[in-house]
Amino acid sequence: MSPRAFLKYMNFQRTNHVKKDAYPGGGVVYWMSRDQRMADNWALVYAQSQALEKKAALSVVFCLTPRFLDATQHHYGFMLKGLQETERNLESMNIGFTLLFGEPTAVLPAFLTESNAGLLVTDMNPLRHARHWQRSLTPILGIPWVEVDAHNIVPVWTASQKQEYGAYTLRPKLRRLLPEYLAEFPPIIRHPFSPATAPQPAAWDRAAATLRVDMRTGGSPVCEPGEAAAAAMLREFIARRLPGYETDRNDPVLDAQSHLSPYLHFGHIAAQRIALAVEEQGETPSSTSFLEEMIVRRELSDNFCMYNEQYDTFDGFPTWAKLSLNQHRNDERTHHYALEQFERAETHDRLWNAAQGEMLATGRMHGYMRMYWAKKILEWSGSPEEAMAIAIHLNDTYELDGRDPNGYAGIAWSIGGVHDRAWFERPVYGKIRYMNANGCARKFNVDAYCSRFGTGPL
Ligand code: FAD
Ligand code: FO1
Repeated sequence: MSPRAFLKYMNFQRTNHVKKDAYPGGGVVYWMSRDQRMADNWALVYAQSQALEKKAALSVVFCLTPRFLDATQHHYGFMLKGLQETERNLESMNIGFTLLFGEPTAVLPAFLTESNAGLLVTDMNPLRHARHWQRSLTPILGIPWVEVDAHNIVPVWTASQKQEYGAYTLRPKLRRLLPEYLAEFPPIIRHPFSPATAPQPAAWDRAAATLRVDMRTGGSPVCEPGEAAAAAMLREFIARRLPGYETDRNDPVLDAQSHLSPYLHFGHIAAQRIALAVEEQGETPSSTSFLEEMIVRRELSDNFCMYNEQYDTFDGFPTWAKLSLNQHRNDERTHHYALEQFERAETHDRLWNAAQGEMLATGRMHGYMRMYWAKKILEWSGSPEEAMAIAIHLNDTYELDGRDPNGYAGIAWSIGGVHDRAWFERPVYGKIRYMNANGCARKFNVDAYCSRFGTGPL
């Protein structure tokens, strides 16, 4: 495919020029972080189109950091296995893959110099660590740098240039733009230009020893990592669970969700590929309901983390919520648990314990239960700040799909009314939407859920 053909597909709204230095010659390097895949990856598509135009070599680099938020060895294991598959895919297309050990700010500049890189391409990530990496490296690197939103269907900066109040304000903007952006991807082609020296083979066997992470937590892996497993999960979802999604998705006893979140989190599959595949099945109430979650809710989370730097703290809540929670700061708590009691699912509430139990046992919690789970942490901890810290720590330590904008937005929705409205006032919650076990019992068979995942006292 000629560079021009590529450019027919590439919508330049997906790119953001971080550094506009003149291209000095040399190879094109895609520093992969969020979107860990070869297929359907706009950052790689852009990098290859530039390399073809410049008749330059194309390579990918991944910086393996010793720790990453509350990620455990379980999460790193899932990620590393997926990356090895992507390395094989890339090398089959004559695209080199290099694995560096260390913080990007420490190891990337020397690598780019040694590999005679002339253009850096990265994948957009709205989280604090990625913004810090970008701010620290911008003054150091002397080559052009282009960031591509390879995660969202409508690029986060195109959908909106400010924090949206909720799904209801972002949805019309996405609706208007989706016809332009929900399009087919060009294939990655075998790259015709090779580097002067082949990159060092990735030392996968040394990776584990470079990590400084919690080896304690794990849970039984509920799914295989990597691009092929992600594509298989999509096919299985479409064949078996999509038809019942609209009616069954909020029932944690039924297996009705897609189970795609770990693959979306690690970028093993593109949301755009999922949307194209679901749309191909024809429009049904279930496809509409699924795309609302997978496009609107997910892109709303990136919008929240992109435009609200306090996305993981009390300060990030809307004013009405902060005022209301402050007025109820000293309300009596019916129960007050420490982090360890929550972590070990040792509350008085068997339903809450079952939700924590599901996460401990499987590394994932059903979407409906996550709302109940987080709201009860607000109700049974000493302050909204303590609740945020506990919910985020547990979510990022035990959820395979944790450490993600969806998590910070989901927890801020549950505890701080982000993307929600005020409800009638009650102790501790103030005007934050309330949930209780009776409400759950009206929706699904609580006994069945508790008998499957229950651990704590009845
Ligand atoms: P499906 O129902 O099949 O949805 C498909 C995809 O749509 C999901 O993978 C996700 O990308 C998106 N999606 C669905 N619901 C939401 C939502 N409410 N907000 C944003 N995107 C959504 N999601 C994570 O990816 N990581 C997290 O750490 C996380 N923590 C959460 C914590 C709380 C307190 C809450 C209320 C929600 C959280 N979510 C999180 C969002 C949602 O619960 C999960 O994305 C979903 O349950 C994952 O399972 P699934 O892929 O089978 O979901
Ligand atoms: N991104 C990196 O660039 N390097 C890492 O070593 C790394 C480790 C990691 C571990 C767990 C996890 O959930 C994410 C991790 N990420 C890493 C980031 C990930 O690729 C995404 O960029 C973020 O999670 C944002 O969604």
